[in-house]
Amino acid sequence: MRIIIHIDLDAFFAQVEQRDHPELRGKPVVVGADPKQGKGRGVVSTASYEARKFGIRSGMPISIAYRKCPNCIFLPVDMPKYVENSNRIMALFKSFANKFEQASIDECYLDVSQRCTNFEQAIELAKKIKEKLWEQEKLTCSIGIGPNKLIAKIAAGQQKPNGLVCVSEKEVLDFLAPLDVDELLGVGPKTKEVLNSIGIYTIKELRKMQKTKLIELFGKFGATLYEFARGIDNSPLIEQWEPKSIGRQVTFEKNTKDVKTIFATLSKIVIETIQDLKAQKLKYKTITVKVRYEDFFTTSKAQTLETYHDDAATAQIIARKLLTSFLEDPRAIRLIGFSVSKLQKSKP
Ligand code: TTP
Ligand code: MG
Repeated sequence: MRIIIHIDLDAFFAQVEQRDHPELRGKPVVVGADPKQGKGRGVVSTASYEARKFGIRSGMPISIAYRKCPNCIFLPVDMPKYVENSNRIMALFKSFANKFEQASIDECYLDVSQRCTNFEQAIELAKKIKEKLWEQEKLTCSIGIGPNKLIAKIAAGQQKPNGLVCVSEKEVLDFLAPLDVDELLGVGPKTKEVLNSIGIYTIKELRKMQKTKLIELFGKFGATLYEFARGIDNSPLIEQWEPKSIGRQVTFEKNTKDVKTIFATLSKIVIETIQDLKAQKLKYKTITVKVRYEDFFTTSKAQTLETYHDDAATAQIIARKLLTSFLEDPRAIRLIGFSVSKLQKSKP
């Protein structure tokens, strides 16, 4: 039997800002693009829990966030600061585990099967982790404990902020039963819609579906979904965390059809992305270009190469080609994005 802990920092960027500026504690803080009195472009990175009461969420256009709460405190994204905090915090969490997986800038999994013989001991360990985090960083997190990664992650999301939820092997089925299907990893809006359209809303209802039917609907993921609905997840912790993709996106100051501006911006984000890639000693195989038009319609095109590359020249040529096809559209462009994925470590 495994005992896995999932940790997720609460409102990470906003909490770091509230810690560093004590006058912001208890106040609604939004970290993201400059709202410019409601005329700003770009999106919300995150919002403090006080700001979430106004309906502000990650990914929301900053102009809408401003409309919902003009009196919120809007702060720019200070990425180097959050990365530095994340590195220190992850090192702390890692010291409590035999196996450790960083899953994002503020999330990780700890395999504590060797230090805890039962779930009660894991709860004590989780409390200790929270205490240490507060002592060292003056930050809070939410922790989930379960027999695998799937359950630990869902548990961590149940009592945010500053929560602690433990689901032992015996409790897994009852714990999952009432939850919405989109609590399961990999169930996004499209999968949810398909399931809802056939009357499946909760995980308990999902369990009534035959495996063959799920495979028919969702291919290979259908088989995974069948197991997830039953709380089964044998996936191991991936100790060497590497990003799945690296990229940048830019929202133009004004919607534009100016080819020169669009290509110059693309070129700049390609260069920055490739610098990031090289700094992390990675190579790419797939290139994706994303476009958001003035009406917010968002689309993307990708190309996968035969071999791995780490040069900007190849990326520039392909990115330009992919972008060109979007420019035939009569709509002006609001945002462009560029990313590389299918990454692999460069040989030393
Ligand atoms: P999350 O852990 O998803 O969110 P959070 O820590 O802000 O809030 P929660 O309490 O719900 O965990 O993401 C971690 C950080 O990543 C977040 O603080 C800001 C950044 N982020 C973005 O920049 N854009 C996004 O769309 C999301 C979801 C996160
Ligand atoms: Mg978080």
